[in-house]
Amino acid sequence: MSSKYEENIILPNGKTVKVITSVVEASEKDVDIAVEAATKAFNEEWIHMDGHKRGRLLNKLADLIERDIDELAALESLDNGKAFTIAKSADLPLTIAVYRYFAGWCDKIHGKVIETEHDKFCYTRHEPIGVVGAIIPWNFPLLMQSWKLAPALACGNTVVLKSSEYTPLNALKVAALFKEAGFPKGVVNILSGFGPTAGAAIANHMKIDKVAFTGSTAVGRSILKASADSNLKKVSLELGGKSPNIIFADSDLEVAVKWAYQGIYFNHGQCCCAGSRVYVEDSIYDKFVEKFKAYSESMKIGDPFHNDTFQGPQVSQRQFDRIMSYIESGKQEGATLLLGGERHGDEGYFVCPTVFTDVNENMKIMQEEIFGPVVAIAKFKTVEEVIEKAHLTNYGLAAAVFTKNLSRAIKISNTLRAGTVWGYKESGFGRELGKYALELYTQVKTVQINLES
Ligand code: TXE
Repeated sequence: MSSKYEENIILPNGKTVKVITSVVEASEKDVDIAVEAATKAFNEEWIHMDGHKRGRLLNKLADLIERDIDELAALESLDNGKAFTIAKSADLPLTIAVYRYFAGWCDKIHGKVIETEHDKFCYTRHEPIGVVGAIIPWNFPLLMQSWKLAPALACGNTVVLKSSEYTPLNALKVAALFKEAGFPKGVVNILSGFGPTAGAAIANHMKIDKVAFTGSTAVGRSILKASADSNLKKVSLELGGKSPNIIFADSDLEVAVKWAYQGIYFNHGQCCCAGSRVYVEDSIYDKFVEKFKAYSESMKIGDPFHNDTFQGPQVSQRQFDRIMSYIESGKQEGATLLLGGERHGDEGYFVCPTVFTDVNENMKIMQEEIFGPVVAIAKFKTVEEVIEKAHLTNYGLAAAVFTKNLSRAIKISNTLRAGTVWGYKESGFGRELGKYALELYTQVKTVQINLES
């Protein structure tokens, strides 16, 4: 959209170039136009549409995404840098599943009859909220779209969605698919735009009834403030994480290493629930570290369009620089750099898988979200000690426990202050996905009728 962001694009031939295309930048005025269209569509058409018809439309959209799976996976890869094979085998099927799952809910959203006094009839309705503003990040462009759009539409809301300025392409492609699927005009409005302009306009808008946001904790705070300063719109926030992976000596080492590897390196570490702190029981610590290092060294990094690539480039110069500065701070603060710590190759924003040991909870790399392929591994002796350490961050998004002792696993899972999928503390609030997501996009109305004649 602007030259500042025309960077980090890897072509199928592996060359880094500056620009693949440009898209129109939405202004505050465009947000107004989109909100107006969404309001009109909500009042005149969408609110009157039967649930089963909304469900059919969402299923039709899922069919079209399935039809265009190769094109969407390629766009995702070009735009974000993730491996094409992973986009096709993970991001796309998950996206399709989300649309289908919520398509199924469309005609199953209903209230209750409340028993009150004998001469009253009282019932509740779970009504849509109205116009939903959605602001999404760049790490899973298609999936994040689906997490916002599918439940919002299933519940009967209309949506104004702003994609990330780093990854606008698939949002535009999916907008065309919404049109092809037959969604009425104005129900889904997709904008490409920057945060401080179009994003802030959504957050502050007087005619947007709810904002669903995924991104950094800092921007999450500003969204909440904007709600308080404008129309007190409802807000749900999916923010950062610094999730612990706790590995006990009785776990299957091979399995624990495999999942710890996926936990931190999947999507180049750009996952809100990345397992960036690994705590290993001291009796297996050395063996674990040795195996984990060997796994990390075998990772295939490079051209996202090669079939065996696991890790492509980070999304932007900004993210690359952030990650490198965290690596530098780990070194400065006295952690041992066991592996990586540098750029991979000499073009593109590739970061070598990086492993720190000899870490403690005061270090920045143990406290802050790095959002890159950088993991810190620490030792523990007792359950009490590891739970205390696991809680020593401001986040509480996810956590993992590896043990064959089921009662210990359940006890620890119940104790950990982590939402597993979405979190406590500064990781945000609101539960996306599953039936719980319906609560984010509906409001309950109570209707009471006096039966006296
Ligand atoms: O996020 P931003 P950035 C974390 C991760 C990452 C850091 C910074 O740690 O390193 O955040 O990433 C829009 N009003 N996560 O800078 O800025 C912006 O346009 C309204 C974790 O990319 O929060 C984009 O659409 N909107 C996270 C979205 O917010 C604004 C995923 C996210 O961008 C805005 C991404 C404003 N004032 C980053 N400023 C996760 N939970 O998965 C920006 N935006």
